[in-house]
Amino acid sequence: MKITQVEAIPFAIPYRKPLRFASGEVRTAEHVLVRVHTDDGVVGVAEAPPRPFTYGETQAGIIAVIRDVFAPQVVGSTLTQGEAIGARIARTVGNPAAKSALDMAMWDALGRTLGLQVTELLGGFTDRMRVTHMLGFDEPAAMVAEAERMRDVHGITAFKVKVGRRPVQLDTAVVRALREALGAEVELYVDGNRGWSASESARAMREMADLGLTLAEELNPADDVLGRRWLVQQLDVPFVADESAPTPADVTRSLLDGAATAISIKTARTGFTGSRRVHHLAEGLGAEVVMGNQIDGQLGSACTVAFGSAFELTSRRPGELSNFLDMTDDLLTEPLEITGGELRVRQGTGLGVEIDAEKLARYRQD
Ligand code: MUC
Ligand code: MG
Repeated sequence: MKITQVEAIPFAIPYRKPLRFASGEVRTAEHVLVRVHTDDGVVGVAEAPPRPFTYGETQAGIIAVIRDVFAPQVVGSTLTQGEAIGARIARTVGNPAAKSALDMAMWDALGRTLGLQVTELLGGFTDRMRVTHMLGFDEPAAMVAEAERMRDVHGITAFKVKVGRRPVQLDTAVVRALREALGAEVELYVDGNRGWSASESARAMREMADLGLTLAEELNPADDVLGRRWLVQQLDVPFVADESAPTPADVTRSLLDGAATAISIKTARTGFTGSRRVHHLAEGLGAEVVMGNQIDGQLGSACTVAFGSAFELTSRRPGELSNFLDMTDDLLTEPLEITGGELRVRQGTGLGVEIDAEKLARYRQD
């Protein structure tokens, strides 16, 4: 179980069409594949999606910090020393995607070594999650058509709609068109990626008051401290902290300060070890959670469903697990499949997925 090598491999896979939202856009999945090798010949894998517009990390930066800073702090330790390794790595501030991919690759290696699924090791509550699809900015008709395709092909009946454009009617018109086309039984919620002010957010939510939204996420910046608290207090749906609460301490502050009433857990940002801490905090404080999507590929989505299925609280709501469908290809030997609106945890040890060597050779950039 001794770690002998850590690899950080850049790869790039184009999207079918850009995914656009208030804080940025993604045209190509320029991610980093992390592989942790042990002296038993086991290899654990995970992927890091750089999100410069959210956390400041870049693909080159993730590779450099893993190769030059984290790998030397990890090699020589065993897979069961996660807390000791985590404490060493935590001395470097930031770098959430790099730290998380390393953490999850170690969990994958541990599961493979022990002959158990990661989801079993974490909690083993269930073996699947219902799926929410995230809809990026477009014209109302195009967003309706994408939602209908996701419903008809994959059985998905929950949608997170990106909002935060000006004027707010650009987005409220989309949400109204989705509700009219999809009917009352479909779940709809909105994510502003900090695009609106507090008053714009309040006005938009009033305009959508009859549309049965279930959540509102990061409509305005959490740094607008009083405006955010004013907004959260007047809404009658949970307000989700996502990019404003990337650490357990931020989660605690957000909930206690009234900056949010629910939490997005993203394994791409807090790995399995940190996500477990966030889960326990949310459970202890009585906050709802949603399993979020950092625009993950299939490997990242396999991590999200493994974690989300491990606990009752995280599997209660549908998880944001489907945006790998927007990519032209991926790295796994057997693609993930969403059927009947559900994604199942892969059978097999660790994460239960394998990297296709030919595909990696085609898409790797080093
Ligand atoms: C989301 O929930 O905000 C967009 C930016 C990011 O970091 O994650 C995505 C989705
Ligand atoms: Mg979000």
